[in-house]
Amino acid sequence: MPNSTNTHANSVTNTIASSVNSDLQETLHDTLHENLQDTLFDKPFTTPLDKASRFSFDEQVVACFPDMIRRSVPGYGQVLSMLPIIARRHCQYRQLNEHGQKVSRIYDLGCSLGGATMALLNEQANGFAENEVQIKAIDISPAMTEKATHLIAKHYPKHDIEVITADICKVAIQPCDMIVINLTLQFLPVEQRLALLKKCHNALVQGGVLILTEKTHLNNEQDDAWRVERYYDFKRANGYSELEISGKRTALENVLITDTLEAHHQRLAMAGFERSMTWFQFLNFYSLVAFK
Ligand code: GEK
Repeated sequence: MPNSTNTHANSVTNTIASSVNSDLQETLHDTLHENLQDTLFDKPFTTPLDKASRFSFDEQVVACFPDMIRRSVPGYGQVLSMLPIIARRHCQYRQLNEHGQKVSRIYDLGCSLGGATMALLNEQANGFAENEVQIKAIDISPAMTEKATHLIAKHYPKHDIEVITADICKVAIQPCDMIVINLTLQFLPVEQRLALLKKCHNALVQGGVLILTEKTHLNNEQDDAWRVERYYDFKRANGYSELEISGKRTALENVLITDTLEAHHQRLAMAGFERSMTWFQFLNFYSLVAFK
């Protein structure tokens, strides 16, 4: 039996999570005409070229991205809703903005439409006010950053947010308090992952944290098969057809390359993080926190 304190804590967390989720979904879904339903893989591949076409973050994906990520990433809203809560414990207001004011600096690497960035600013979850934080949101896809710029300017016009179109492996990272890599390391070439994490470790201030959320696999084939099947059940329950599930799987082959949870912790240690911890799991998706 949970004790009353825990029950209270759980209900508070649930309330925060659900209010943040609905607000976040509103923000991300924005106006209906801008947010289409994900029907990218609802037609059979008809030509050999079709079959070979890889998943890419182009205008088509951007148009239905909020719907796609909500229906295909278990726990997406929960992870985002915890970001400001975690950030509040690690932000130290030691960086100077261009007006010489002390702020905390946060990076959102692989920001897509700015979901993590906007979650960090969400008033209902004690998100950051305009004068408290500077966020650098970076994505390699111009279609993503164009829409992220529009959404952030619309919802948080006074905050100091810079949306940058760049490869996160090549961009310089300034000293900062927190770095969020939400569902993005998995899209980088495996051999570039360690160098990025080392760069993050170097940039973080002492006491800063890296939040790393990833889809993963298990080395045990039987366990992995069970978890993958339940993940497809999760997608079925969210309205995806067999054709859409298999179409997306084919498109992501060799594009989204998962690691095991252990490999992530080992890589974080090799990058210089003394301590890392798994703070969230939902099926094959994990979120880790690495401490400097
Ligand atoms: C969210 N974090 O909503 N440099 C920069 N961006 C990249 C690179 C790269 N080398 N490679 C891929 N991307 C977001 C969700 S989505 C996850 C992240 C998903 C970008 C790519 O353009 C895409 O926008 C993002 O990584 C991955 O919290 O679609 O499953």
